[in-house]
Amino acid sequence: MGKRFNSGARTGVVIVGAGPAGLVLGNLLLDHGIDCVILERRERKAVEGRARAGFLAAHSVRVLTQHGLAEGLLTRGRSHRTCLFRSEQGEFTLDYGQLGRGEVHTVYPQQELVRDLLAEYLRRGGEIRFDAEVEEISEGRVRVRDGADVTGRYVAGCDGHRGVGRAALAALGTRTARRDHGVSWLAVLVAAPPSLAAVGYALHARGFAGHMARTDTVTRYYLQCPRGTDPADWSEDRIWTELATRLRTAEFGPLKDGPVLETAVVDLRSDVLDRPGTGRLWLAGDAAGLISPSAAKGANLAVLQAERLAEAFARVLNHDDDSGLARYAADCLPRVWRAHEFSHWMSTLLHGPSAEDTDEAEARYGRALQYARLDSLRTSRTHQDFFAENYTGI
Ligand code: RFL
Repeated sequence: MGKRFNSGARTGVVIVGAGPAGLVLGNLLLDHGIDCVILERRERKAVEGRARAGFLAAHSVRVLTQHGLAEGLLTRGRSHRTCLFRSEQGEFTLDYGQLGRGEVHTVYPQQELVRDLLAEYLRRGGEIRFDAEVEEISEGRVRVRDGADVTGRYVAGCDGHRGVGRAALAALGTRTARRDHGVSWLAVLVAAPPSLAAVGYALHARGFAGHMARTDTVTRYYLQCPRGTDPADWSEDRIWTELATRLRTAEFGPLKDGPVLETAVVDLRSDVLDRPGTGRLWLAGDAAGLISPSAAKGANLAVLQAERLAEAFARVLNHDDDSGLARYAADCLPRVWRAHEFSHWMSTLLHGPSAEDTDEAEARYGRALQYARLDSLRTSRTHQDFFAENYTGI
């Protein structure tokens, strides 16, 4: 059962959710002198232990640095500038740090970023309530399970794509654009150092496999798997055997193995709300739009939106000017759609014909297109610049 608490005087902004979006927003609002409270349904330990993203775009690093939130990632994160592609046609590496705008990623596990953001939020005097599940949002009033209502002049739904923020906004007439990419990934976290110096993308007739560094001792792998896969069907042996096959270790050398820490199945789906808010309710992060993980954009969009939403709230709450809220949507949506366009492009590059492609000729056509795209990326500098600019940009 959740804790009981009493709401105090009306807060400036009630933030629902303590993921990257909610915590960046909370920190920035405190910077602007706006009082806020974060309501998070999980316990602190669960929030701080949730391993998800790891690749931060240069824009995210700039935002976090400007607002004094980057000490951890600047000291413990690692700069990453290359990725490699493997297929039956061999292997090639792109030094994307020297292509496009010359930007790189900073690899820093999301749970560490969340830990840093939370510590800083508390250090700045922010209020947060864990184990406080929000059941309903209406007109600035937030109903908490087993707790008193909390009211704010504004409510920020930063509660992810299955949260109540989205449901409350849908009730106000928001429309959703949606795509099911038709593939799933077994996301595997292993206690082993990275096997490659770069991010690795392997195209294989058995399905896509991916390799992403997280820290010196933890690595993330992905295996494309059929919809409805039960992670329990994947033993450690099966995971390592399949990774070895798809990452073609016989040709390119072995992987550094270690115990599997966590497996989860992620269905690749994307959606975008046509309006990220209205009136007193505004959304940021996955709540405002879910992006498939194929180009590692989700946490970066969350940081971007939290930054813009904080500015809009500051303008209206400190200067009584609500024009920033309308601009929040106008500013973010084109960037969100650019990220979705690239993510979709990546998805079609990484995955061959889907399992539903039962027509053999269709499947052959799909695979040939996939290889033509890969070949273009290998040989065309223009294509490589396009890739680098979109891969690192937000
Ligand atoms: P989050 O992180 O889901 O946080 C939402 C928070 O809201 C809480 N909550 C509630 N609290 C109170 N009441 C309720 N009713 C609530 N309902 C929910 C939840 O407990 C939670 O704490 O959303 P946010 O802040 O928008 O952040 C989004 C990112 O977490 C997400 O986009 C990324 O993790 C996506 N992603 C990646 N993004 C990147 O930028 N780079 C990557 O390398 C990357 N890799 C990934 C990923 C996502 C993955 N999965 C699991 C989908 C890799 C994976 C495997």
